[in-house]
Parts: sequence; C-alpha cells; structure tokens
Amino acid sequence: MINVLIISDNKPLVSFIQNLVTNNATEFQGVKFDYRYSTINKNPDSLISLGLTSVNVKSEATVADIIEHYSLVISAHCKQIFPEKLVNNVRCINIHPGLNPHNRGWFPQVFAIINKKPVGCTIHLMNEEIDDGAILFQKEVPIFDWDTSLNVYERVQQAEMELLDLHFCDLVFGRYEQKVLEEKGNYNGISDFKALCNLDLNQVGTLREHIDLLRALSHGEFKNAYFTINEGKKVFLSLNFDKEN
Ligand code: 0FX
Repeated sequence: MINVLIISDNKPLVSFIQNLVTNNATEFQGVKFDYRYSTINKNPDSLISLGLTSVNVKSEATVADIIEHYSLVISAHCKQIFPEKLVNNVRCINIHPGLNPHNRGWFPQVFAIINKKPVGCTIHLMNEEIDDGAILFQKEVPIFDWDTSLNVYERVQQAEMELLDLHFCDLVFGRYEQKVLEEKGNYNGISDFKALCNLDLNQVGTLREHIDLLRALSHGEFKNAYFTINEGKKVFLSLNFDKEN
C-alpha cells in the first residue's frame, strides 16, 4: 500500500484532486490518500466539509508520524512551511502558484504585475528552501494590461488544475524527470507585500507604474492598498477594469 498525504488550505484544489482520485480509481488501486488542512488556517469550514482534518507540520511528533506512515506528501497551497526534517525524510511535492524561480514566496502574481517577471504554476520537489527544489512540471500564463491580481490568480489556478489533470498519476508514482534550475531567482515575503499595500501618495512614477501597483493589489474583496489620513485611519482602494469586447 502506498500512503499519500495531501495538505491543503485551498478548497478548489482539494476538491479537484479528490475528483482526480475518484476518476482514476483503477490506476490508484493500492494507494491510500489522506487529506489535511493546516492547523493555522482560521477559516477551515469549507475544507472540513470536504472531509479534511487538521495537521500541524510544526509539531515534531506529527512530523515523525508522517515520516513513518507516508511515502509522499503533497502540499497544495498549504499555509505552513514544511520543516527541514519533513522534506529531507519523505518525498514532498509542492504545487506552487508561481513560475519558479521568478517571484518565489508570497503572492507571485502580485509581484509579477509590477516587476514584469513571468508567472504561472510550478510543481516541484521540496527542499529546505521556500518554493525551491527540482522542477517537475510548469506552465506559464500571460498577464494582460487590464488584469488585476485576481484575474491572473484565477488563470494560474486554472493552469495548476490543467497540470494536475495531466500529471497527477505521474506525481504519485514518481514518473517524471527532475529539472534543477541554476538560478535561484528572487523571493518576496509577506513583509514585501505589506510594504506595497502602504501607498506613498508622494511617490513619483509613470501613470503605467501607478496603475500596475494598484491593479497588483486589487484582488476581489481583499482590502490591500491603502493610504492613511488623520488619526491614522486607513482609506482602502482598488482598481476595476472594464474592457470593451
Ligand atoms: O491558496 P492560496 O493561494 O494561498 C495558500 C496559503 O494561504 C498561502 O499562505 C500560501 N503561501 C499559498 C501557497 O497557499 O489562497 P490565499 O487566499 O491565501 O491567497 C490567494 C490570493 O489572494 C493571493 O495570491 C493574493 C490574494 N490575497 C490574499 C490575501 C490573504 C490578497 O490580495 N490579500 C490578502 O490579504
């Protein structure tokens, strides 16, 4: 029996993977899939409704248990960073919403809209570094001038599902070639994102640069970009585009 652990904080991805497992039942005879969300997830209800229970990969006892019981761990947008002990002792694969090595880390499409580096999704083996490790499968997606962060993110998520549709069985059975990148690329942390959100009303730049900044921070209902008025109150703003057909 092959035991596979899938850890995810993203409902559409989990649901997609669960359907793949159901639809490939013959191929997956002898494979057992367990699904978990990370313990730091503050809104797990939709994941619980899919049958997931929580896991804390920061707990040493849990890591020891995972190493003992599983031969593959898949992170499908897991909120917790896997510890070194875990990635070094069991095959761990990450499904990442960015095109490594460009803009590794937090919210790749936000930074790609601003710095014009390529974006897409990457499925890679995990090592001790964040969003690093040998690449197994990748797909780039375009960014148009009228895209917000949400538009690009939806395109990336679609590409993730396309890759999973094509290669999920290959991932489980280890049927892939590994591509090790020479370049490390660049990394953005949550503090970089927070710094972007705090708008400097005196910032000088082209109108294109300003539009890029604001659309990069426009993502549905999220309150990202803001400027501050008296008494430190924040005024949030976002951009909407209306492209003629
Ligand atoms: O599934 P996911 O893309 O993110 C998850 C984890 O939450 C995250 O910690 C991990 N780094 C990632 C690989 O997997 O969903 P999300 O809702 O956290 O973020 C989706 C997008 O939403 C993000 O790319 C940008 C946007 N967003 C998110 C937050 C939390 C914002 O614009 N503002 C925000 O405050």
